[in-house]
Amino acid sequence: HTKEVMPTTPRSKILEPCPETPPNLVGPLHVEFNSQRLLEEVKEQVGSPLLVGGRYKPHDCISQHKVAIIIPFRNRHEHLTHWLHYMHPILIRQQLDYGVYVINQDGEGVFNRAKLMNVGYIEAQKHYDYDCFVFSDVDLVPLDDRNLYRCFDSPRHLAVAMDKFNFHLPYKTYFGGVSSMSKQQFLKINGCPNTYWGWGGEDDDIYRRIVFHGMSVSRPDGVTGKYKMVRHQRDKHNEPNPKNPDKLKKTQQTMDKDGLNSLSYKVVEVVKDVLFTFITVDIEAPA
Ligand code: UDH
Ligand code: NGS
Repeated sequence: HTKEVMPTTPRSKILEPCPETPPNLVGPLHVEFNSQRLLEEVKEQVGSPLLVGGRYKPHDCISQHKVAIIIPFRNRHEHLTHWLHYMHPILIRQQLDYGVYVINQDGEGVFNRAKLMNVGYIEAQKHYDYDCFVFSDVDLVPLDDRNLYRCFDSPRHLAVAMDKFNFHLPYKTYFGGVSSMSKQQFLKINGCPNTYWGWGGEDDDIYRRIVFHGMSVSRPDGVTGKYKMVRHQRDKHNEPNPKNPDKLKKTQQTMDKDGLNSLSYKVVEVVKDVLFTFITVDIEAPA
């Protein structure tokens, strides 16, 4: 009688969840910002695994982490190119299901980092069902890929050992640079404050919101949490605001009315590049 031939390679394999610890991490990384990098070159070098908008998901397992990376931004294109050059390969090795959202403040008004973070949280969710949000300054690159850009049981501070602080925390409650929060954690604190215009204090306010809502902050160890910052001068329209430190005394009274529930802005433009989604927003900044 005739013998049936079974296909040996199934057409579609059922994917398993990715392992808790990504298997291809390399540990310490060499990072330098002296090389001139062009966006077009970075696109060619690291862009091929990506879907338009700076999106990626692993092909061989189901990622357990749907992460939106939110970058508050204005006029730092050179830093962004360095960031993309280093970060995409790291995020891919971390087996994240992720997207990169650059939230570009429109106009020349006073900068507002925390309000841009709120905008990023809202806007990213219009693109995908993210459950985790990593907020990163554009000028910070980790020196170890075991520093995972995902969410944890508590809000997480990732940039614990920056070169500019001699690879230490500047103070115990520092929450600046790079942090992550799950959707649930971010909603619990009503997001970030919208009212910290100019430089200083907004990261401390976020820290206080976390603590006042009964949560604590998790961190990687000081070796895994090393970072290199692109050196730069103070930006225009982001001077230290002397009103900001005083506002911190009132965080507990203001946090549940200043945040996601009072956020107002207008999207000016959304551009999907290979390496990122660039969202220009009018955040009603004072002159
Ligand atoms: N940012 C911009 N554009 C701006 C201002 C801020 O993109 O005009 C974003 C960017 O992601 C940056 C982050 O906001 O990484 C934090 O702002 P910052 O870099 O100004 O804050 P930092 O504390 O520097 O790093 C303050 C000025 C230090 C001057 C040191 C002079 N030697
Ligand atoms: C604190 C600021 C933080 C800032 C930190 C590090 O004083 O926003 O310094 O600044 N808090 C206030 O101003 C209330 S740095 O050394 O990076 O310039 O992140």
